[in-house]
Formats: sequence, C-alpha cells, structure tokens
Amino acid sequence: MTDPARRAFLKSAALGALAAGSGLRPAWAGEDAQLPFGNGERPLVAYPGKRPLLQTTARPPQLETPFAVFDEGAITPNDAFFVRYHLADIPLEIDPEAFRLTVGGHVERPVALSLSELKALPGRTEIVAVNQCSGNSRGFFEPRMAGGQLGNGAMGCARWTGVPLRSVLDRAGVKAGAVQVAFNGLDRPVLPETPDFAKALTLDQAGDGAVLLAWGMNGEDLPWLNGYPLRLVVPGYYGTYWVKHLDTVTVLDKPFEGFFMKTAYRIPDNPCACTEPGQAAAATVPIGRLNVRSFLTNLADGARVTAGPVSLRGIAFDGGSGIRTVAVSTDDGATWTEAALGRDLGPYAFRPWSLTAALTPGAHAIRVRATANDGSSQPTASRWNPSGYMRNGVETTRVQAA
Ligand SMILES: Nc1nc2c(c(=O)[nH]1)N[C@H]1C(S)=C(S)[C@@H](COP(=O)(O)O)O[C@H]1N2
Ligand SMILES: [Mo]
Repeated sequence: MTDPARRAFLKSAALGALAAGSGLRPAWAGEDAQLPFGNGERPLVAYPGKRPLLQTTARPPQLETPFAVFDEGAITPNDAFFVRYHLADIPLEIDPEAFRLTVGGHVERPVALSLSELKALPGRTEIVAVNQCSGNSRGFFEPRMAGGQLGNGAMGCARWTGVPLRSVLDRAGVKAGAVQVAFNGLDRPVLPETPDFAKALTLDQAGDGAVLLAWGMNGEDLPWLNGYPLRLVVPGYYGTYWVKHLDTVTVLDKPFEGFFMKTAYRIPDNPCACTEPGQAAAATVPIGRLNVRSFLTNLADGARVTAGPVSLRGIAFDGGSGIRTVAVSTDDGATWTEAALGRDLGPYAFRPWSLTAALTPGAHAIRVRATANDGSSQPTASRWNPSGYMRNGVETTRVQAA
C-alpha cells in the first residue's frame, strides 16, 4: 500500500505540470480527432492518470473519451473516463488525512467527516452507473448552439464505491421544513464574477438510497480528474449533479438559487424537452434523468466489411428503468431485428448488445434503437433545444460491404 499522503503528493506533482501547462503534449492523431462538424479538430492529450484523450479545452481540462474505448466493454476504464470541469481553478493538492466532508445547514447536528470516518459508516455499497454529460453529442446538432462541441465521448460507465448520501444526512439529522440539499466541491472560479460550481437535489432525490458519496471507481481511488477524493454519484441523472472533489453538503429550507441550477442546465419544460430549432423555451426546468440511448461500437462510420455475416455489437442505457430491447436495422430503418442483450450490470449501467447481420455487397446504413423498461424509446431524429442537451436520436453508421 502506498502511503496516502505520499500518493496525493505524487498526484499533485503531476498536476503541477498540468497547472503550468507544461509536460502535456498532443499524442498521435486518433480516428475521431477530427469530428464531422466545424471546429471539430481536437488533439489527443495525455493528462495525469489518463491515457491520451480528446481535449476540448485545456483550462479547465475538458477531455472526451475516444469512441473506440466503448467497444472495450461495458465498464469504461478509469484512465479513459471523460473529464468535465467548468472552473479553471481545480484543486492541485489535497491532503487525504486533512480532508473533511462537512454536512450543515438545516440540520440538527452539523458534522465534518474524514475519509476514514466516511469509509467506516454502515451501508457501504457499490453501484454500476453511467455518468453522461448533458451536452454529450452536442456537436452534431443542426443548427449549432453555444457550448462545448462534443462528440459522443462525454459519457462513461463505472462501478462506484461509497456510502449512501442518506446515511450521512441521517447522521446530521435533517430538520423539518428542509426542501433541498446543495453540493459544492473544492474547485473555484478564477475570477470573482464567475459563479461557483454548485448543484442541488430535492430532498426526495437526495434521499434516494442509490445516491452515493463515492470514493472508489472500478476498484481504485477516484482518479484525480474525476473528483478525488470524494464525489457525488447520482445514478440515472446527468453528470452535472455528480459534484467532484465534494467537500460541502448543505441542507436548505428553500430552493437553491445558484447559477448552475437557476440559469444553467435547464431544459424546455415540455414532454420532448425540445423547441423549434433556433427558438427559446417558454419555460424551463432543471435537467433530470438520462433519456434512452444506444450505440454501435465495433464499426465506425465509413467502415469497410466483408459481405456475408457481420458481427455487430454495442451498448445501450437509460435513466434507470433498464434496457428492454435493442433493435438493429441494416437497411436504413426499413426492417428491424432484435439484438441479444449481454450481461446485466444493473439498471443504471451500459447494457451490451450483439447481433450477427447478413450484409449483402453494397452500402448499408446501420441503425440502432433501444427501448427501455419504462416504454421510452429513441426518436428517429434528435430533438433540438437551445443548450443542445439530451441528444438521443437513433444513431446511423454507414458501412460498405464487399
Ligand atoms: N466540482 C465539480 N464537479 C463537477 C463539475 C465541475 O465543473 N466541478 N462538472 C459536472 C459535470 S457538468 C459533469 S458532466 C461531470 C463530469 O464528470 P467527470 O469529469 O468525472 O467525467 O462532473 C460534474 N461535476
Ligand atoms: Mo456536464
């Protein structure tokens, strides 16, 4: 075992290079370094604890997983997991011995828990869950909108280890009249006028036993850039709620008014969470659960294959009802065949699927469409909204069989 204090020092040394902007060199040009949209060219850059990932911005670090990684299996490796930050002042040094999670606000007994106290709490558990950025795939929307021009790699599925947030709230004793719980981490804005990144859940959402204070990811400590030493894991919900480097939990007796709840990360308040392209929404609500999506992972757009039986495989997921079926079309949506579903790692996980399709010589548009246990399915065309959130239209991969 490495001494934890020393481990944090080693990490911070690597991150010192990150802060100084040195020691980070673009690696080779990958297949999806050039995305099929304007300004879509992104270098592959290796950050501390990460293999080369697609860099959207350097300050703050925003890294996307190269899509081929999703063909490695239903669990996204820690060193390939995407990274999203809003604020450039990310923590570069954390002493795991001195670290405390404080739980305060509208509670009977404010508490400050060390990592070892958290790890010793009853109810330690693991859950496999997808963390997906609200703006994943934004770069494919037409017309374009502001925001990170992301391909499909701002998502990942991991096995998270932690304790239910509920145990810690119970320990602090939520007072009558509480309505929300707010979460803040160690990252800070560089400029005083930039709002701090903080999020809130309703008391009901926060009390769901699936919501974890997590220190472990795929059997290891959280990677630094994914929130070491502690993050919120909100299974079924978009990544924006999964606050990293979490050190402050505040129970509130009125709704949280911070920028990242009141102004940002809101969707049109209608059943499709959409508007006419180019139009603003009449009313908005905070973004919530993931909608259902599916992807083909073993063939890229433009691939050439040998005509005859071709193995197709991929992943599907939704906001927690689980995947019921995945259907595949190799004739541009005219006919559909049900794929076999792979290992079930739980309702919040990537669900693998596979199918052997007979491809005649010529061009094929392969489409994949998942249906979740709650009956929801993917629209043929993605629905537009002003922030480019929740894209989930049926994906099409064009291949050539010969
Ligand atoms: N402290 C902190 N936590 C954060 C954010 C942030 O900017 N700061 N971004 C959120 C957003 S929008 C996403 S999509 C996820 C991404 O998690 P990851 O970087 O571990 O992939 O972190 C969330 N947690
Ligand atoms: Mo996000």
